[in-house]
Amino acid sequence: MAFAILNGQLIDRSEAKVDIEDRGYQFGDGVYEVIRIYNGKMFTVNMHLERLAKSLDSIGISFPFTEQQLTEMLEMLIEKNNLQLGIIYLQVTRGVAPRNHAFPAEPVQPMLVAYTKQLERPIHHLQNGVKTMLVEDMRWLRCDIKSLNLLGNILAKQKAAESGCFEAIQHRGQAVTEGSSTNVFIVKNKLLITHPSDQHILRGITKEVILQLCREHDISIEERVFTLEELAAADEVFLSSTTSEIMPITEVDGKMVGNGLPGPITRKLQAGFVQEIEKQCGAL
Ligand code: PSZ
Repeated sequence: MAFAILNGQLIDRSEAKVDIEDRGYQFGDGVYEVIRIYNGKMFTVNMHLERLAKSLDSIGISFPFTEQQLTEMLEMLIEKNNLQLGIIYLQVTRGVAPRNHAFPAEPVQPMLVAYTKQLERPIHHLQNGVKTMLVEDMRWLRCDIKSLNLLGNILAKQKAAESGCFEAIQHRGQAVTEGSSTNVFIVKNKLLITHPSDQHILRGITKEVILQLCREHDISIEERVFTLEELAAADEVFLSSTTSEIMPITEVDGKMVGNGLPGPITRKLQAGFVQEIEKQCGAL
């Protein structure tokens, strides 16, 4: 039997149901996290829970449990579900209230839901790289909040899927922002460049780990806006996310990146990333 957490209670996953007036369901009024599990252990869990706290704070929901309580609950969920390799999906909505755009006048209990899913590492793609396409960024201007409202993201990803691409790289005019569910990096003359973590993108946890790896491995990095032109002229391009890790991009809009193979800096960062996983979660 698989378990889920519904408001702090461990219950049978098939019994985990939410009310039709849950504000997450009606308005997308909530936030979420996806945490990677390797060897039954959560990777960078503190960073995810800190980001969750920030997302909650920025939409005025009070954190329903302490970070410590939540960590213990998630550890119990992993153990109960006997999960070795996969993810935890975790979301908090403002709660259940009669439909009205403004927040409920009477305070309601935020609704916490968490469940697990088995998921392999995308080994083949990590080795060979993936194809991507360009899509105009149609999203709102608070992409730093990990909001349940994902219409812009899913419409972009659907375009990519229909074109046989792994990811859609979004841009606002000439400025490259991020993928539909990933951060994007370019390498030019050994310099790594990625969009600054402002309100136009999500501050990816994987991105944060990469920035740390760059400091440790003396890889120069610039967090600044880069253009479509710079993307097209890059020596290497890669994307990052909790489930995609550090994924080489070998094609953008039908045009080969560099010589069409994953580049040396991408490879170096991938190796460093695996070391970091093994440090936190044990040998892969
Ligand atoms: O399973 C999946 O497809 C996942 S798990 C996490 C994501 C996708 N995406 C997170 C994300 C995002 O939604 C956007 C818009 N930008 C960047 C990222 C990368 O964030 P981290 O590294 O925290 O997963």
